[in-house]
Amino acid sequence: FEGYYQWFYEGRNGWWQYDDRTSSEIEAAFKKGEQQCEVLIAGFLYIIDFQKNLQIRRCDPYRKRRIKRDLVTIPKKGVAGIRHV
Ligand code: V3L
Repeated sequence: FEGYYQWFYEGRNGWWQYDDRTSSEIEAAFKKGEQQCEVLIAGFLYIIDFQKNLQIRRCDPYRKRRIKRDLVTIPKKGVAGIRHV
């Protein structure tokens, strides 16, 4: 079942789930066995590096976050910066 796994990026003391569109793009590249892919998030291009498990802002590579593919049910802060209520 495709929805069972989701992609997460790291925030302060916790993980955020990617928005569904971005998560689908990342999942498609991951399933193809690509080493990395690029996604557009809030007007910025980010590289998703599957070997280092990092999200890196393309024009400012110091902006890095850890990422992971994990069960949709893990504890998380929310989705794409929208906190759970
Ligand atoms: N999806 C949505 N917003 C993102 C993403 C993404 N994959 N990556 C970065 N941003 P940077 P706490 C995050 C936002 O990496 O309190 C969270 O979603 C990022 O938002 O330096 O630390 C929260 O909204 C940040 O605002 O390029 O857990 C917020 O941080 C901005 O892009 C605070 O979360 C710069 O990130």
